[in-house]
Amino acid sequence: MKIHAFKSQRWTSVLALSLVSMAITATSAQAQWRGWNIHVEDYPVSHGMEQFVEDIAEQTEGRVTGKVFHGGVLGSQPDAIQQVQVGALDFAVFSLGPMGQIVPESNVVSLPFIFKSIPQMYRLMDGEAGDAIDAGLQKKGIVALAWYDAGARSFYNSIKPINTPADVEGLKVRVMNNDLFVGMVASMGGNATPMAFAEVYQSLKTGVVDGAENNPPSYESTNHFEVAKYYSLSEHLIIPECLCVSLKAWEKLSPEDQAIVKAAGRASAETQRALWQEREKASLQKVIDAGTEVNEIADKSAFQAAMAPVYDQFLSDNPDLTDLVDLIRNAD
Ligand code: BDP
Repeated sequence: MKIHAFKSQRWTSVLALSLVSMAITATSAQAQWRGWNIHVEDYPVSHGMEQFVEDIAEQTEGRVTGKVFHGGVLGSQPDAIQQVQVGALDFAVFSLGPMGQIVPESNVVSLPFIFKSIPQMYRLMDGEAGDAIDAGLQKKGIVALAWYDAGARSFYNSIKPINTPADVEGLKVRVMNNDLFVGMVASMGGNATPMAFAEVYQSLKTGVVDGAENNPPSYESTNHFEVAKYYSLSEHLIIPECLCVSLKAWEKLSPEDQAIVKAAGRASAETQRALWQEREKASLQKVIDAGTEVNEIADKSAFQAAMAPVYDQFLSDNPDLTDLVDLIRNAD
């Protein structure tokens, strides 16, 4: 009798629980979007993505909801790009760096020194250049809602400060997964190894690579500064990032919800860009306080000149992208 009473009580709570979860499912018309993020939770990209999911849930009254998985727990960037393409992931913030392997248009922003400054990058990405890249992404199943800032990337290593391209000669340098970056390092006589972001700390520590290149917030948030203390401000790459949605998820939305989601994406980019400016300064200060030797490179023209073969190769491989390259290269 007792056992029976216990059992029926248990069944009642199981029933109650399933009714609650059925109600939750019924009110959210579709499944929750899964979002990929490579960065730790306290990072400008992560805060932008969190604002985005809060806004879409509120503004669509729960028709579109999302959850962000931070810290790269859903896998490496090259894998995640493919998952967004097939709809196994619904949204993400990706650097356009590794996207170049799949979307040729996005490679244009991985050409060293192509943008003259961050404000110029914003103008071009929020205009014609960004639209051209978005069109390329859409052909591959990805929709760009907005462009996030990732500042400028500089070289760092455990051996010596870099002041001239000749200082890169013979260095083993980790790069993001893209042949263009291998060519970029080779043009200065270095040896580049494409490698997942998550593996870089250990590789620096054990000497598998001597150095890498990244913006100050990533150099700081990954603790790479602990194992590579020379940070040289070459600022050779300004690569924006996209807040991207899988075309599969996008096409399931009504035009009204698409407009809401897009506006929320843009608003999140405003927040992210503002946070980025603050974090860049804070990160540089933090690594300097921890013993990093940061050196300015006042005259970058020798680095720019060394990149000529990278442009020549790219334009001969992608003649159809000449106009897009020129659009950016010749902009004020
Ligand atoms: C960071 C980017 C991130 C890249 C990483 C890398 O924000 O998307 O995965 O660099 O170097 O700056 O792999």
